[in-house]
Amino acid sequence: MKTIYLGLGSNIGDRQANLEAALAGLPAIGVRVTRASPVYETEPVDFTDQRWFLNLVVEAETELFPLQLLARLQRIERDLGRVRTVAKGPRTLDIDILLYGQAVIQRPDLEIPHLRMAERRFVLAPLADLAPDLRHPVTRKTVRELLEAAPPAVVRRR
Ligand code: GSY
Repeated sequence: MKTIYLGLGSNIGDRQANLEAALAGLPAIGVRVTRASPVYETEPVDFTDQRWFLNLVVEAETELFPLQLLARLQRIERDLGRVRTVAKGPRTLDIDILLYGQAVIQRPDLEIPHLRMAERRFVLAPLADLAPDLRHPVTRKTVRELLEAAPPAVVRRR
């Protein structure tokens, strides 16, 4: 059994309902949510000319291997009608694997820890609500330290 952290985001349609539908779909794919962060409304990063996101992070347990987990999360994204016309642009639902225990995986189709988690306030703020003392498996910095050093971006609890 592995403890994992997933980042969820939505900025199309009923954002809150999209997140709730995603959370409701996790048990059926073999992901048992143990804790969920508050929901944050967050300024878009990378591609800024789009609606603000709702983001949250969940802590969960799973017996799935990382690639199995990825495939099943992508199925939830597809089932929720994910539309993505612009790279880094709007999406109905995004589920990122942030951490999978202390594993470090570097493949073209999957990078764990998530490549950009250490610089994204929309990930680090909700993750810090759950696990401020958790260490990034590569840099060994805590989530709290990463959040303090992250570039500015507006994230506010709803
Ligand atoms: O990788 C997640 C998708 N995404 C987001 C997001 O979820 N929230 C915010 N605030 N900005 C984002 N830019 C991208 S890409």
